[in-house]
This record gives sequence, structure tokens and C-alpha cells, in this order.
Amino acid sequence: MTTQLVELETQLTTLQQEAEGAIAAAASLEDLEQLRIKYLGKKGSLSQVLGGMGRLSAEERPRIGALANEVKEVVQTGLDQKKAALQAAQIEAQLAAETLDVTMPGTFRPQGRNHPLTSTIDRALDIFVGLGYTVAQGPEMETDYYNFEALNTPADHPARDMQDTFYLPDGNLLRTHTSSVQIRYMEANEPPIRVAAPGRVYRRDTVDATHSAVFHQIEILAVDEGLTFTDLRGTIKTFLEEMFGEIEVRFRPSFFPFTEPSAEVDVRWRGRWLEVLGCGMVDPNVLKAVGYDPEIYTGFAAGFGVERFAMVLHQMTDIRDLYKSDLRFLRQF
Ligand code: 2U9
Repeated sequence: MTTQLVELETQLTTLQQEAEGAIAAAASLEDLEQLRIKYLGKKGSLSQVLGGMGRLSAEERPRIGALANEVKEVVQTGLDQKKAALQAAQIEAQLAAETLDVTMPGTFRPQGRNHPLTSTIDRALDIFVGLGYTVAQGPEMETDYYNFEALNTPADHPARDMQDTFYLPDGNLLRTHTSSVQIRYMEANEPPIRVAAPGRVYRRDTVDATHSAVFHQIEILAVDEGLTFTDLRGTIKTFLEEMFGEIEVRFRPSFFPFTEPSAEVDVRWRGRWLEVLGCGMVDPNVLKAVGYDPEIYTGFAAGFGVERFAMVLHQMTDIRDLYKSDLRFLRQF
């Protein structure tokens, strides 16, 4: 045995021992990779030891070759095992850090809801949209023309007393009904039309359990060739039955400046007749005001107070409850 051989054998054994110690001490995957390069890399310790093989005899070389392979395998296996262990530890640490305590109380997020006036408007509009109506809106501040003049209610008309409202210094006013929306709609569109106008309206009224100076209306308007009072009656009856269920409906003669003839409509609700709606055939003067020829076209219209519908449907006794924003009241609906 030559000194060379002994020396190389010692070097290989030392290399293995040293590598095993370093691998055992490695704390991270990065450290481990550095060790792989250091011992098994192209310019690593094992390559350097094997570089000394040139000085061995032909019989000695296979011995060192076999030993070197053994050392390489041991070191590689050590690296693999340590790598698996470090990876498992890393996953364990991550799992521990990200653990969710599903028994912790959640964050309370209150669920919002529609105001009963909003849901009443939505229900009514759904019915009219189902009957082919388009929903239209307009300004709450109006001119005298759109609120009164165009609706056959000139300045000296006695009906103005019933619809006294809030006047602005410039002569404009807060609308007393959403009919002005329909005047504007007719100016911008040609017949046939079917339009529903929901919105906030104003009256100079003393507030009590059934009156408010600010309230909400929905009005409908249909203008076409050949529309008659029968069409109006069928539309109103269908609407009220959709809204209240199977009920008796009664039409009584009435007066409005913008319809002729006009009627008030009652429903038989819990054994009593309740007035819920006004309607009529559009006055020819109103059609003329927007440039429709009343010899060709006829129309019908109807209007109702949303508060009144909501109160009847939900058995409310005081209109003011609808404006107080008291959640103890509103949560019931
Ligand atoms: C145009 C022409 C006519 C709308 C109509 C009523 C009858 C009616 C009241 C019900 C209760 C108002 O909220 S309330 O106080 N409304 O009785 N409204 S006919 O007639 C129109 C609308 C638009 C162009």
C-alpha cells in the first residue's frame, strides 16, 4: 500500500465525517445547498480529492474510485434526508403560524333593508313594468307651467287652493304631483306612450297622523289611439288586485282639472271601503298643451299616494312613523 493511497483514503473518510457533521448542523435549505456545492460540487472537496488519483497505480485506482463513490452516496443521501426534514419543518411552522381559530366570534355586520316606502314603490313599479310601462323621473323643483298650466290648471283655477305648495323667490315651486314628469315625457316622446312616474311631492298641509307636507306619489299615464275608460278600469283593477290580492274595487265619480271624466277608486279592505287612488281620461287640453292631437289620441291617467298604500298594506296608524328613521319601527317591515 502506498502512502498516496493511505492519504487519499484518510482524506475521503475525513471528508465524509466533516460533511455529515455539517449537514446535521445545517439550519436552512440555503445552508444545505451551500454544503452540497462545498462537498459534491464541480470544484468541491470530493473533486479535489479525486484530483490526486493521478498519482496512484492502476491497481489502486479502483479502490479509491469505489470508496469515493461510497462517500459521495453517503453525503448525497444525508443531504436528501436533511432537505426533506427541513422542508417538513418549514411546512409545520407555516401551518402553526396560519392556524385559524374557527371558534372565535365573527365581526358583526348589520344587514341593511329597504324602507317600507321604497319597497311599496318597487312593488307598484314592478306591476306597471309588467304591464308595459316605462319608469320616468323629473325635478322636484318645477315651474308653474309644468306643475299647473300644462295640466289645465291656470292661475285663477279653484283647484289651485287644494294644491297650495312651497314657492321659491324666483317664482318656481316644489311640485305638488309627479304629473309634471309626464308632461315633460310627452314633450320628448310621441304616442303611443305608457309611463309611470314615482317621486317625492309637496303640499302646504298641516301635519297630522294622515297628512304630511312631503309625501310620495306614483302616477301612470297611457296615451294611444282608441284608449277608453274600459282600458283605464281594467288597468286599475289589475294593478289593485296584484297589490292587495283578490279584492272588490269601486269607482266613484270625481273631479280633477287634468282628467275628464274623473273617478276615485276604493277597495274593500278588511270589511271597509278605503279610498286608495284617483284616475280619469286625460283632458283634451292637456294633450293639446304638449302638441298631441286630441282628435287622434286619447289617454288615461291615475295617481296614488305611496304612504297611504304602505299604511293600508302594513296596518300603520301614523304617517309620521314613516319619516322618523326609528329602526325599532322600520325593522318590522
Ligand atoms: C297627466 C295627466 C293626468 C294623474 C292623476 C289623480 C287622478 C289623483 C291623487 C291620488 C292621491 C294625488 O297622492 S294623491 O294625493 N291623484 O287622484 N292623479 S289622475 O293624472 C294625470 C297625470 C299626468 C299628464
